Amino acid sequence: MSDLAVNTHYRACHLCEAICGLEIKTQGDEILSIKGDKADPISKGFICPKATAIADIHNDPDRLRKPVKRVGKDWLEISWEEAINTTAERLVAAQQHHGEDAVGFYAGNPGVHNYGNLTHGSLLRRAIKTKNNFSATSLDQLPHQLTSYAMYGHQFLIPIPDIDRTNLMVILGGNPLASNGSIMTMPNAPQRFKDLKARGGKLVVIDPRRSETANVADQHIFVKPGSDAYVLMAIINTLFNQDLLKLGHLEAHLDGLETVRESASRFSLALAEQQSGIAGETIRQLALELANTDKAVIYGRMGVSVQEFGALCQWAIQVINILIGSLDSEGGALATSPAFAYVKKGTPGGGHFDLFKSRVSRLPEFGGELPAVTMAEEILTPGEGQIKAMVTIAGNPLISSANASELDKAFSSLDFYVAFDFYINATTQHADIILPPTSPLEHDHYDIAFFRLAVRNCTRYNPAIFAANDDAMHDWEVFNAVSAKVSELKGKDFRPLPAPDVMVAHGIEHDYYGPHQNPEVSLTLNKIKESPHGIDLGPLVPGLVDRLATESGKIMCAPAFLINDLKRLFDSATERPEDELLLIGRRHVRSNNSWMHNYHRLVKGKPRWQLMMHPDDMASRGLSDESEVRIQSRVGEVTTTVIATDEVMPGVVSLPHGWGHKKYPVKMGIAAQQDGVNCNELTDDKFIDKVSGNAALNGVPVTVSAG
Ligand SMILES: Nc1nc2c(c(=O)[nH]1)N[C@H]1C(S)=C(S)[C@@H](COP(=O)(O)OP(=O)(O)OC[C@H]3O[C@@H](n4cnc5c(=O)[nH]c(N)nc54)[C@H](O)[C@@H]3O)O[C@H]1N2
Ligand SMILES: Nc1nc2c(c(=O)[nH]1)N[C@H]1C(S)=C(S)[C@@H](COP(=O)(O)OP(=O)(O)OC[C@H]3O[C@@H](n4cnc5c(=O)[nH]c(N)nc54)[C@H](O)[C@@H]3O)O[C@H]1N2
Ligand code: SF4
Ligand SMILES: [Mo]
Repeated sequence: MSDLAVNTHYRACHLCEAICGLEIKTQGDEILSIKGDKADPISKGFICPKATAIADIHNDPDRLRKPVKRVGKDWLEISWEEAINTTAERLVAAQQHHGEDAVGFYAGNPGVHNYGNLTHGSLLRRAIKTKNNFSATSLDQLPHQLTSYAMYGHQFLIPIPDIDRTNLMVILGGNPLASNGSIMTMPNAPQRFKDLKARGGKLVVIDPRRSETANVADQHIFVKPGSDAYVLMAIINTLFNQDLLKLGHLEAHLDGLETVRESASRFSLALAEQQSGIAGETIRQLALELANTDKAVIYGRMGVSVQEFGALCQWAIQVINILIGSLDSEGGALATSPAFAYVKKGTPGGGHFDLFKSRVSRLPEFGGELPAVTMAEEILTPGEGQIKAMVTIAGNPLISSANASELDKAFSSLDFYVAFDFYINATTQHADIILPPTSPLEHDHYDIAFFRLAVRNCTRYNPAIFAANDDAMHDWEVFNAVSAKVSELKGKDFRPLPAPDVMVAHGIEHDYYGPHQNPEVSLTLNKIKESPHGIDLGPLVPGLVDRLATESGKIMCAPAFLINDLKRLFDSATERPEDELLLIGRRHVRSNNSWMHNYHRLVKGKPRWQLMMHPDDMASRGLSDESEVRIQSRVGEVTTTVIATDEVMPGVVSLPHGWGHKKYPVKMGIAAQQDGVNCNELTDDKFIDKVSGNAALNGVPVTVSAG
């Protein structure tokens, strides 16, 4: 028995967007338990099975604690000084020899969950200055940001479903029971859906798979992958032609509604039925219910963003919420009021679109980033502006981005590659140098991103639980150090940024609830620190009109580039081959993108990586349950195990992403033993949402045969 004191810490889980409050007990260096924090204002004690894996991340012997460099197939630990100096020298050398754009950046998803990445990441990008910036945004929520930018004037003025007060929620392409909610921070999705039903409300799920969320819904409607935009346009058309509009307080603030009406008029219920497989009458009923229910909201996530018409889907969803009086209304979809980075007119970082194009495929930038699907060709295609050196920050694009084999080739060809990461995974195994940050529990935490997207306004700060080793560095410290060295080599002035908590303290003090703007609440970071469970700041409140950041001051209902894209949608309506199979993704509550397969307690039990296929589709191909099958797409092929299930509709196959580590020389002992393939060897870098450049990782045409 240790005689060290047992300490209790309160801490947000940073693993997914639900940001649940945790109660973590420690004794000395040991983590004794991780439970839900019942006093947390937003999660109220809820956690999922991944929370306890935070201990596994912290203790994982495979997690790098020191910088390493690759020497042939071996990895050698090196000093921070050598790692930082070499990184800066090689990046600057690439630019000196080949021009500014010779360095590329890819920023992955966990960076958004680690506030030091958000406060300091841009320092290095500014010191390097290249057009070749990529991130997981364009494998994911780019259509949401683009739509908010175009309609409301700011990419982060994103209306969030008011799940706790709505009476009808229609979800397209989202599975909160597995994902725990996305662009809708809503810990404890199961309870929130139960509460919706208990107050007489209704949940409708539109999904090509009878997902975990569809299973608890009042109504599940199968939809052919990639066809949602026809359905949404038909709903808009119905709302107009049946005189169902309820514009409410927004009426005087809408621009372009007539254009929307005209453009929608050719999207009939019959066309939607033909393309989506959903009966026209079902779509009409849905439109009526949306219009006639007091407090209704429609919401769409991954399945409708990351597909061929992602931007049109997200735009149409906004339009429907406007037409049924749900936007900016209680029980509908509302902008959030976070304590840090409240968005209103004048808030920086609102975005810009198509200021320049990618070199090879001429795809548009958004907010200074180019689509991730262009990364491989920008590395592999010779000529001025070719990427010769890469920086990845908390990302694993070889497993997460489209056309993995091409990316593998691309990353093998680089002159220099540095990864900010603490694992040697499929992507970082190509690195020359890896700069590992401290473990999540060794740094403090404030959620900059997800309070902005939460279904309730809250705030919470967590100090570090363990002290970092003397020779360890936080992500933000590494950004400061590498940026300083890069600037020195370029002969430019450089001022390091203070620690993230100093920046957040300053931000909160001058923001929405701070003493300057709101003397009554007078919120400061010090006050927040006095409430270790966090502070509830109340439900979402209407007030969008005063926050609109568009030039006109109005809601732009008909952005020209989206209206023009309706032609592409209309022209794409063709008869599809009868035996066509479309590949979609799948998430599981025990997994998280590509990086949490190295923890025994999350990977044990039934395998979860198989291909799901409808029994009829298997019969017509002579395939038997649990047999090996070969899946082929335009760009690649994989062999894996198929399982028969009517969970997926005929014509649809589902394979989760994030697997397939063993194919690469990773140094992740448990992940390397897992079966399962990299489904992004099948997804296609040319199969995209052409208007936004977002990847279309759902709805990819494939063939399946005996393997
Ligand atoms: N087919 C298909 N592909 C998909 C998806 C899909 O649904 N289907 N989903 C897409 C989506 S939504 C996303 S967001 C992307 C995710 O794509 P990525 O962000 O590229 O991949 P992740 O698996 O999240 O990789 C995270 C990396 O960050 C590292 N990491 C974790 N925490 C930290 C930290 O604090 N600091 C640093 N420096 N590193 C850290 C991990 O070790 C890991 O290497 O995948 C996309 N890919
Ligand atoms: N456990 C777990 N949680 C996670 C993650 C994880 O990997 N694991 N990842 C996190 C990240 S980065 C994100 S972005 C979020 C994503 O959060 P969600 O979007 O809620 O998650 P998904 O499970 O990908 O849900 C997408 C749904 O769309 C459906 N779908 C596919 N194609 C189509 C289509 O064409 N039309 C329609 N209508 N539906 C379609 C799929 O069947 C699936 O049910 O989850 C986050 N949370
Ligand atoms: S749902 Fe699970 S992974 Fe997501 S924040 Fe909560 S405990 Fe963490
Ligand atoms: Mo994501």
